[in-house]
Amino acid sequence: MAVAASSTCSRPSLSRFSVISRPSPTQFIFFNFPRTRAAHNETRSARFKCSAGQTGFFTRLGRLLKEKAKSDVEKIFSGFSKTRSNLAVIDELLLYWNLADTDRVLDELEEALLVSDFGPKITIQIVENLREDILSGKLKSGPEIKEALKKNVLELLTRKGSKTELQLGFRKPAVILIVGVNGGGKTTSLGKLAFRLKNEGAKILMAAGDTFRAAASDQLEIWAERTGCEIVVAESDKTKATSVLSQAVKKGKEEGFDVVLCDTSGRLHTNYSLMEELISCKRAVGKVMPGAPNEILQVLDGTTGLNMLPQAREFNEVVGVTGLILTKLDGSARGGCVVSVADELGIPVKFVGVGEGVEDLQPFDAEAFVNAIFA
Ligand SMILES: Nc1nc2c(ncn2[C@@H]2O[C@H](COP(=O)(O)OP(=O)(O)OP(=O)(O)O)[C@@H](O)[C@H]2O)c(=O)[nH]1
Ligand SMILES: [Mg+2]
Repeated sequence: MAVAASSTCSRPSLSRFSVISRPSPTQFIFFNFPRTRAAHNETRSARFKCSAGQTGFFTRLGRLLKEKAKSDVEKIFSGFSKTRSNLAVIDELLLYWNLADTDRVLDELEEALLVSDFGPKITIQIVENLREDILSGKLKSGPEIKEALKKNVLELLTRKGSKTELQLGFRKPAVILIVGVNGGGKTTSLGKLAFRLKNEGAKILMAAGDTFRAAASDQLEIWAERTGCEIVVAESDKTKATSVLSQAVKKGKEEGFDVVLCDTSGRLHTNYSLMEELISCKRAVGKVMPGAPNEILQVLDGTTGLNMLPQAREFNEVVGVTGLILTKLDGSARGGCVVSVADELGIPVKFVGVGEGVEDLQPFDAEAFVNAIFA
């Protein structure tokens, strides 16, 4: 075991880090990374000081993240620039709108919504609502139609009433499992989430539960270093994801961590055995910490548009997804898929990824989103 530890530590990317717990006999290696920029917010942690088991900490943490979404409008605004420019045609259409033009304008509006991936069902619903209100004389001007359009979209995003704040339970540590198909942005989102939570004063432990690829653990270690978090990684190729995750939750429990963020391997929702393995991962953390995982966040790649719907349905059926993270919306003109996903699945979108940087994960706020895409 000691040999394994030293060989692991001699990897160039890890040589700077100190091993705080030898792998033997547990088969795991914990790294305590030197403080990085993310650690400078330690002073803020006073706001959240609480002993294990004290309620209120996680509720406040979830709420605080949500409030940040409202205040960070600029970031959301720039993140959705492509979708906004796609929808800008609506402003031009409505600028010179008059009643005689209604059919043509609504046809073009329909096209703009479809191109932005609102999906046929939602698009037709929105357009028909507007048509009815225009013909009944309720909407009499371009600005009124625009406002009604925004209201319709907001209603679609919120009508299923699911909570978009993180639900982290009452006991430390809260456990968040990140799941999804390959390459969607799971590891990156986990890193960004760690950064956000840490900045709010939470003590974060990462678990490198993607044991299929050696490089996956290295990737998460870089995020741990970047955000100043500790991490649990598998010692060898043979170590199973379930063991890494349960060991991490055990460590989280024993050492007073607030949140354990668990990475998992990418898997196709159609692959039965890999989906079974995900069930085992969920069960493994639940054995160590009753009620865990508190959140199962599925990462969906925003550039795949409506193809993400069957993926999300399948993952939800197998493990019960509690929230969605929609990534890569910065590079996509298809931001409307957020609305389709929220409406079709009834699973709340909790975060959106709007870039590759550490600060590019935004807690999702429906109102800020609507203002960003229909500016
Ligand atoms: N532009 C942009 N790129 C992103 C975003 N999120 C992730 N990426 C990029 O997408 C690529 C894949 O991200 P990963 O985090 O490795 O994805 P993953 O789901 O962990 O992949 P596997 O572990 O292989 O299944 C990386 O190049 C990320 O930088 C985002 O919100 N915007
Ligand atoms: Mg990954």
